[in-house]
Amino acid sequence: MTVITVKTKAFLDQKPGTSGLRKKVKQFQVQHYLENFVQSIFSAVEFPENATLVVGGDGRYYNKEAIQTILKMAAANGIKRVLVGQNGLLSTPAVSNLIRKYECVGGIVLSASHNPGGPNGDFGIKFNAANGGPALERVTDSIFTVTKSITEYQILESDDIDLHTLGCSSLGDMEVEIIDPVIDYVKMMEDLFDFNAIQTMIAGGFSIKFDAMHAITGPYAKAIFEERLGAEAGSVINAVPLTDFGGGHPDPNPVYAKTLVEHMFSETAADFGAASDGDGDRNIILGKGIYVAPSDSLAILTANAHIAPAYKNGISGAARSMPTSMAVDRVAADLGVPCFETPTGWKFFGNLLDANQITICGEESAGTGSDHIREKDGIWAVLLWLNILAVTQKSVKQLTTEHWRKFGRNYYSRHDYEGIDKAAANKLMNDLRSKLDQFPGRCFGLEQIQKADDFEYCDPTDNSVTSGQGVRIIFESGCRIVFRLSGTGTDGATLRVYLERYEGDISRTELETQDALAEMILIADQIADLSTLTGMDKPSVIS
Ligand code: VG1
Ligand code: CO
Repeated sequence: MTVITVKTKAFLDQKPGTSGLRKKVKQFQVQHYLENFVQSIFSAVEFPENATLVVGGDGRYYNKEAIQTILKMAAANGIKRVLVGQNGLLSTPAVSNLIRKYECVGGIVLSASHNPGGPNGDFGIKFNAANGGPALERVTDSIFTVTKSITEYQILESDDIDLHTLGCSSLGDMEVEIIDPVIDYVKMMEDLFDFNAIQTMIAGGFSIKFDAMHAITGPYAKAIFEERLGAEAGSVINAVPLTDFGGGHPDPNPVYAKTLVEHMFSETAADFGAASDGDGDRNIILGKGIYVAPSDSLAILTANAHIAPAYKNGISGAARSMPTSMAVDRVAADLGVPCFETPTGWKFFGNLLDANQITICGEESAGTGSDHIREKDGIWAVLLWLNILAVTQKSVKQLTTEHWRKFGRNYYSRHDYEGIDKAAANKLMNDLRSKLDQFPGRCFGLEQIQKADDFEYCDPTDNSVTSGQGVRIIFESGCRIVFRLSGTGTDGATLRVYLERYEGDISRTELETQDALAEMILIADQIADLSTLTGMDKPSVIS
């Protein structure tokens, strides 16, 4: 087997977005496209000798082909050993755990998460560092710099590796170990939560419906909820990972997880419902007749985390991404711990977690996690909910409504305008940015703007500054509208409008969300001229 050097030409569009490089599968299949990016990782990151890497993906179309290429390139670039999930499968949280547990130098995750898959769908690649978390911006920036001037890459000439048989083999001088993707993850969950309490609750008749959306969480969910915790067979639906996710979007929101949501609002609803996304790092939570907004879920988990063994000594702090509702801020204040506000994307939580400044964090987009790893973790959130329900003997609805009664309710919704014209989206954002100075003091009905800015974050642990993270319009009443463009889409642009209103009157905490936000929805349209600039009279997804 020989290492060969292949001449290539740079592609200028390999800038990683919110979570790695995401493009159409067809783009990744263009000759040298994947190889260029992979070589840029190996060239930009200085790996020590004897380095072990983790490689795996969410099973989408092109996963296995990409893994074969990455393995041959890793061998050619002097990596000593690679742990690969069997059949190329590993959820994002499982990768994070493996990197930490086996002290690896990092990992390469093949996933475009919630984006659709299949030959005409999306593919993605992301580098995680030795702490198990998504590479920091300065690392993704240096990878991007290399992609712009790359002229050649190294690859081992060899046959494909068998990804199915567990155990070790060699690829040139590199050792490849095919590992069970689930075992280590289950072990970690057993260490964090009171499985006995959950098992007893389930044995007592508590029913679960978990929608794996034909994506990576299926095998993990079956092993944990059905085999380990005793939930009835069939509690996990859409459990087999498919390369095209059955044609759906593996995005756990009320639109794409419609079947589950309808079930949870039906006569025959289970006691607990949940769904995860393409790569297993997100979650939505439902109870009989109730959908828990992800921002509320973060607040509720933060308020009750101490019930689970892993957090019995309390939490050091909490964090949320900027557009996430401020419900968790109230909980942190009540607990007397700090609450940090970071830009969108999990990479911004890593430093805070490493410095033990926070224990729990989350995003409005249905990602929640803790210091157990450095990624958001869908099944972790489900188990923390189950642990809390098992100990408190409360229903999802009871726990949620009691939370609102104690803290008030941050009515919250995200309106997405997907696949709009890029130029129009940029114009909309630029118009808003150019008007920031004129906003304070302006009135819309009874609402007056107090402050408007383009969010900028200074990381308190390393003082790195990230700017341009979304336009915030904050009202005297505490209401808030945020406008930002998605950094994960591959079709045109996606505008996200985040709407929030706090209700402190506890007799008014059970209104319909969109009704409670009606005025903010109207104001958002007036401020940004949404319908004209997006060419849509309503958002494509409301979550
Ligand atoms: C979206 C979400 C963001 C999340 C990101 C990656 O980003 O809004 O909260 O961190 O996806 O999640 P954007 O830029 O499209 O708004 V995942 O589950 O794709 O790894
Ligand atoms: Co994801």
